[in-house]
Order: sequence, then C-alpha cells, then structure tokens
Amino acid sequence: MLAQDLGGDHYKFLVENLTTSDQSIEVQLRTNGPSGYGGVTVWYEDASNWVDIYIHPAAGWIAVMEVINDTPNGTSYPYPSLKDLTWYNLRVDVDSAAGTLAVYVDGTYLFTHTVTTAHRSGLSGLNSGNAGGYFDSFGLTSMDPPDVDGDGVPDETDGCPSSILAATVVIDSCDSGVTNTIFPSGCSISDDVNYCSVNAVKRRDFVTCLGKYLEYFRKARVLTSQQSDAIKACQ
Ligand SMILES: [Ca+2]
Repeated sequence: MLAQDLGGDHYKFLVENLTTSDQSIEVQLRTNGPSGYGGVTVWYEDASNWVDIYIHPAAGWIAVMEVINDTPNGTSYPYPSLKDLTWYNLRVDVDSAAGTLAVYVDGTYLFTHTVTTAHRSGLSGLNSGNAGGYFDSFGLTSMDPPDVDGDGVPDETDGCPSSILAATVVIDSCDSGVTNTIFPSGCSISDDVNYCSVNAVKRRDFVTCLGKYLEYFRKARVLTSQQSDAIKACQ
C-alpha cells in the first residue's frame, strides 16, 4: 500500500522505464479528508507534459488534468456521491489513437474524456494531492504492440528489432561523437555499422561496406561530411 499525506498538488508515483501509450490502468484508492484527491497518471513524457485522472470527493468531481507544454487544462465531471475515507476502484481505459480516456469507478462506466494533448506516450502511475490518500492493488496492462528494443517502432514492422540505441555512434571503443540517429525503419546508424562488421570477412570488407552506408547517409543529408569523417576516423 502507498500512503500520500504530504499536502501539495499533483504528486506523481510512476513506474520507471516503461513507456506506454494504449493501456488499461487501475488502482484501489481512498482519499483522506478534508480535501484529498488521487488517481492515475498516464503519458508522463516529462514534467511539462502529462495527464492525471483523479477523484476529488470533497469537490464532488472526477477531474482530468492535461498539462501540455507546462500549460494546465483541466476538466471536471461532477460526481457528488463520492466520499473521502472510502475505498474505490478507479480504472481508465486509454486509446491513444482516438485520444480517449474511458473512466470506470468500481467497474461502472462513468464517462469518456477526449484529450487535447498530442503527447500520448510516456510513463504511467499514480497521482495525489491536498490531504492525499491511500493506494493499493495498482494494475497496468499495456495494449501497445510488442516493441522489444523500445525504439518506438513495433517489432512487426521493425527492420532491426534489437537495435543498438547508444546515444552516439561507437565503433569498437572509439566514440565518433556523431548522434546515433534512429530511422523510421526501426534501424539506427549503429545497426548499419554493426551489420557491416558482422558480415565482413576481412577488414577491407568492413571499410567498403561502411563507406557505402556513409555515402548514402551523406547524400540523404542524414550526416554532414564532418560527421561522416568522424565515423570513418573510428573504423
Ligand atoms: Ca529497432
């Protein structure tokens, strides 16, 4: 069980390293008097972009707070029957493509909020504020298609399902300092470098293969000549 009784607004308790878009998220919660609120958080991209769905019994509503590039945009749905010091199950079914949040309390469907935010992916968890409350039995079910390497391209269409996602292109232990761009195909520059390395019988094969990729990237303006040279310097 999680207890939140600090006072203040919009505390977050997030599941680390698990970026989710489509999901069903739920929790058992009990708000404290006199004015505690609490609920679930979805699409926490960073401190400037997130969405909270929470019950606020003292105010008599369930609220959806979308923060978009630091600007709060709140909507309140009146539910005056909610009470502090009472356990509720809050569940939200999230559809990122449609931008809908379907809200259930104790298994009963209440309403669907259609979001404004375009930031529809991020961390999930809990939120609470004012007098806070207690949380138990948190559940998160991702509906996203599998993406093993987490590059945002689903495995089904990912040309490189186990991408090398280092920040910069590194060959052996030589860091070129060039950003390891990930392409819409789901492959990164480092994946292509690795492809050349794995398939080369001799060192010359590797150099030829890498040269072809670098030329292609330069022509496609993915890399500048300086960046291409920086990678070559590591080969
Ligand atoms: Ca990939």
